[in-house]
Amino acid sequence: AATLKERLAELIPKELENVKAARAEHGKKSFGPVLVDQLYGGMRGLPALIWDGSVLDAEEGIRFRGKTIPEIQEALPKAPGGQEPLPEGLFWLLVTGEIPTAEQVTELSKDWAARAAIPDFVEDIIDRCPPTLHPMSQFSMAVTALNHNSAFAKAYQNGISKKEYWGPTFEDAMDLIAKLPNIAGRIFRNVYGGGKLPAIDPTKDYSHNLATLLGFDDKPGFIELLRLYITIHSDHEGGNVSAHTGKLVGSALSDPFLAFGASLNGLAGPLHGLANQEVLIWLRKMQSKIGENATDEAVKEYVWSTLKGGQVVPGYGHAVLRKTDPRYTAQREFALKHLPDDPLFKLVAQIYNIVPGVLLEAGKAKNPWPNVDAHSGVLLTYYGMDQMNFYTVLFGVSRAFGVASQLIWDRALGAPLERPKSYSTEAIKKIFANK
Ligand code: AMX
Repeated sequence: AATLKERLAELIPKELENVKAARAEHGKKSFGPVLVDQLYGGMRGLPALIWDGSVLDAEEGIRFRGKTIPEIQEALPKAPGGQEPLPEGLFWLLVTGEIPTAEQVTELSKDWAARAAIPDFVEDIIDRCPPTLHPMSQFSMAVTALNHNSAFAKAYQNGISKKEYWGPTFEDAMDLIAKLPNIAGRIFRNVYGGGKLPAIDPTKDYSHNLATLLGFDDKPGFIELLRLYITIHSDHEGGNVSAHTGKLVGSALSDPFLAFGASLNGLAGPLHGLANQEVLIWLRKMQSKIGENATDEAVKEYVWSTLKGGQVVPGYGHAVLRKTDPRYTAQREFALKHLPDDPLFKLVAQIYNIVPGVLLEAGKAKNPWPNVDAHSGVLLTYYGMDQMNFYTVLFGVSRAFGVASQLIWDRALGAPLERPKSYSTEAIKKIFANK
């Protein structure tokens, strides 16, 4: 069977033709008007990017290469005895658009284990960070520093032809993903204790190894959770902050480590990936204020007090989605299967019945429904990972899968430097003065 790189080499010429044909047929067609409000409004809804790994529908949620979350849960290979998809398979799907065989997935697990070691100086950088530095800052620094050994940066210095860019980009993308468990595990143990980092086991899958490095591999449920977690957090089309940042920085031919380091800094914001940490903090505050097993009325009042305090309800709302996030639903189903009686899960389920009504009544949020971050922290807490400010690191490990696969294709298809046009308010006033 072909390796991922061999399969890519076969697919690239076909995709170049496909893009050429699409541009020849549709290249001069208009996507409709651009409103001045969209320039001021965070470019919401503006068609602006090509992103092949996944497309987000406002009502239905995400599809990875055309497949919904339940469909990939069904179709992708599982670990022996496991029920959740292996993220290795999701990566293969994101890169090729094809469902891999079990054997191809095993080969990817082995390949990533073989690439997992990080340079000594990167270990030193992490070890020198004060434990008070947010894990996401440590994560981003370590990923950025991996640029030291970038195959793409080296090839570029040596004058590689543009047609060959994708090869070293692929190697960097694979190295990036492979090295994240060692980085995440090291940060976790430095910040929260837990002793010396164990070695990667080349016979185990990626999620199993990540669980081992974090010190949670004695819990089979946690390993399964990581497989699901990494799969569903990997990609959410191209316009979200982390994905778009990676693509933007990559368009300057910054290598995948520099590009993904930038993605992580965006993911670390509270309106984006940090929301999963914020949800848990918010839930804990609620519990300390109104107690456990609070009535619906008391919860409702607490939600209102958050809004009246000028804060957002973390884990709810979305820039694109207008229904419950299927990533939320997948995690809820995992909880119903593995921890139906967990008190914190019950609170999350109770909130699910209350917050949308309050947000609708408040009348501002365009989407009152929960997003991915409303649920993940509860599942991690159940298995003993209650270190909330580490949660976004796990989101980051997963998001590398989506960004890395798009970076490979951007270089394969010769994606240009991104450079949209900006205007000053003065310029806008002048341009539209008499229109
Ligand atoms: N709680 C309170 N108010 C909210 C809200 C929420 N959960 N979601 C949206 N609103 C408010 C906005 O703050 C905005 O208020 P403003 O007019 O005073 O500025 C108004 O409703 C309109 O916003 P919108 O068009 O519905 O949302 P958006 O596209 O501007 O922002 C998002 C989307 C996710 C940032 C927003 O819903 C939010 O802040 N949610 C809470 C944080 C969160 O869960 N983020 C994680 C998102 C998923 C992810 O990226 N991981």
